[in-house]
Amino acid sequence: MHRLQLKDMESVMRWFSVILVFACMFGRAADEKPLEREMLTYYVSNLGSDENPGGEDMPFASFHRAQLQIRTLLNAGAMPPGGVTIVLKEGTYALKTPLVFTKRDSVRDLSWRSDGLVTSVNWTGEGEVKLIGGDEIPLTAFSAVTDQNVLNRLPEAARPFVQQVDLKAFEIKEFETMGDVTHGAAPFGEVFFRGNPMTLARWPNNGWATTTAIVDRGGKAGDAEAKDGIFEYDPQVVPAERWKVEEGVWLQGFWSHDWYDEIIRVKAVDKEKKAVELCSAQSRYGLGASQQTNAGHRRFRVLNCLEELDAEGEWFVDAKTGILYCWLPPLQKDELATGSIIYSRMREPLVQLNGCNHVTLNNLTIGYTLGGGILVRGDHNLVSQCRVENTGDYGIDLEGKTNLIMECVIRQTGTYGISMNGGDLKSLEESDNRIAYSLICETGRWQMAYSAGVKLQGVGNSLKNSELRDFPHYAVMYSGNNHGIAENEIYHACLETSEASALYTTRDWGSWGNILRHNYIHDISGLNGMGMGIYLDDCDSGDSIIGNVFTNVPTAVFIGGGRNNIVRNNIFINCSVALYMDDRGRENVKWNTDGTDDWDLEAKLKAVNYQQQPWSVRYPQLVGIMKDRPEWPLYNEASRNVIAGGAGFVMKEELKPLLKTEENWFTDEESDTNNIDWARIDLSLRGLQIIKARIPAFEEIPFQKIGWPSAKWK
Ligand SMILES: [Ca+2]
Ligand SMILES: [Ca+2]
Repeated sequence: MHRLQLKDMESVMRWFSVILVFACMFGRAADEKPLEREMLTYYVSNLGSDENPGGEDMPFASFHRAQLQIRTLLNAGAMPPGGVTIVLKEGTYALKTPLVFTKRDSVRDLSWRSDGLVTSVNWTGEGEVKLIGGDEIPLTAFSAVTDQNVLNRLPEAARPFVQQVDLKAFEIKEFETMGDVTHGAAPFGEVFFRGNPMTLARWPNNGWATTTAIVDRGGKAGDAEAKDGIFEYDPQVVPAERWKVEEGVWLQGFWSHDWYDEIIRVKAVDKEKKAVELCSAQSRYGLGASQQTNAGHRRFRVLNCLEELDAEGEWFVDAKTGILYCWLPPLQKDELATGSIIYSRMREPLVQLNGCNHVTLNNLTIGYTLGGGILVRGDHNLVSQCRVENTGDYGIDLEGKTNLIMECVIRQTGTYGISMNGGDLKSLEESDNRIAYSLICETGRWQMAYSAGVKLQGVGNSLKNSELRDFPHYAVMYSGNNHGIAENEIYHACLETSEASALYTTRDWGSWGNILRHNYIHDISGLNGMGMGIYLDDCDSGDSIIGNVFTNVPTAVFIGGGRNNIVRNNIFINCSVALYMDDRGRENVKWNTDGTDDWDLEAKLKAVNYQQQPWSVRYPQLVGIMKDRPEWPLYNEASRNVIAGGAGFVMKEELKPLLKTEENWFTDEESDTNNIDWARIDLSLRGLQIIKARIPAFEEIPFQKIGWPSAKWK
């Protein structure tokens, strides 16, 4: 216990040091420079020159010139103890190559100074600084469409509004189309306007169409024989006959499961049979569900189709000619003269901290790019007050230790928001990477399934005091051990998927020590109202769900056959089921599959030497699992919870004796509590008093700390 406290203290102090640097950089007035003798500052400006010395009046023009300057200092051992700040002057910087920091950009001597400061290299924006992986195309470059063939393909109502620009005139040479099957990042450049992505020409303009019937499921990737699938459509609804299949038409859909989407090319439209043949031979699951359920109705929409460019905000690029067709919204005063769109182009991660340490990125907007936003491979780096948005791939992908993402906004990514990995499973060495005080939202624009807001892997990462909202699938996916997920507000997940949850982890008996505490998880309806709050899938074990508030979540916590999970001190308001537990392990559990699938539960334990130190000391209850009915959901606990409404704890009768339940308060069982306004009970001490009258050991939930600073507890 003492060791743990000491360790926590050291950890806090370490972070405090980083934050001190941060505070020194931004907390002082311009004319007050206490660290002047110790900290060097250089400037970069679009109006500068690389011949300049880099001072405020004579700034550099390029990042690469500034980087060279820092490397020279580092090589000469001339780095001042307070580090170096590179101030990026206000403006948009269209990067032609990624901004890459390596070991050569790192401070090598990581000695901690007595005053708590650490030498670091700080790249910071002054005013609004945008680093983009695309090209700005001025609105003045657009003109009316005159090509009669194109006009004929456009819907009549759209013809007066659609304008065109030749992207080749802006040195954009490569125009790719999608392959037969796409599941992942943006396959080609996208158009951004007024800070948001525009819509690739599609039908229907909102929501989805559905197949009428699956005629032929076709094959899937890995099959011995390649076979395409066929579905029937309703010609009264689906305008398939106006698509120019020979020009390339793609359908994005949930072809087999409501938790897996793919974009598949149309091979042919059979107008007689009212059937669409897809190039689906290499799809993940084929068309239609493998069981008969759902086989007739799969969701899909048409993408990248000029015939469907019929609404304001839509665009299409003809890959053969390089001409962009675009229906811009009405322009504001002066916008024609000064405005522009951005066409994304860079495939590599735009900013890369690749093998470097002690680099800070601050107050930058990074994105408008085809690939990922920021790649981090290193230790002790800080990304603060940055916006990472409008990427074709991820927002931030981080591996290393003691890195911090703080006060950032991550939004409108093509795949996931932030992936954070570090630590060592065998030794249980913790990475101590952190995400704090951030907003992560609207991920999965291209790949909807598995494009979580945050993914935590490895050992000892944390996600705290952040707001996560609006995800097509999961808000948070995690695997590994000893992660902390605390004081976050998480809502509107699973918007396009079913059998899904806001927080998700799966298939590991050994993934212990993850603590989900004091989160406010609400309004997770999911497709068809089947959403879940926290899903411990397929025998996942060892997690603690403590002091959370769940509101309007169909199934708040789901223990899918796992063990040693603790559900304590939570409040469940208007959840159809507060806790569901099953015993799927008795039928499905597989612990010796020799890597033929990703179950292999015993193999995962053996891989980390779970019967030896440090595992045997840290998780002694795990040591004898194989002799202790491993297929059963044993040692789970649900105690001291408040359940206001709904069916409470639901499971098979024979499982009830296995779940330890103590001091839970089911408010519906008392008629005099019906007048309590549960939606607002958090706002006053009264709520705590009412609960403590029934559950004396109930501990206060710090509502005021939940979410990021701008978010208010409602
Ligand atoms: Ca449309
Ligand atoms: Ca676990």
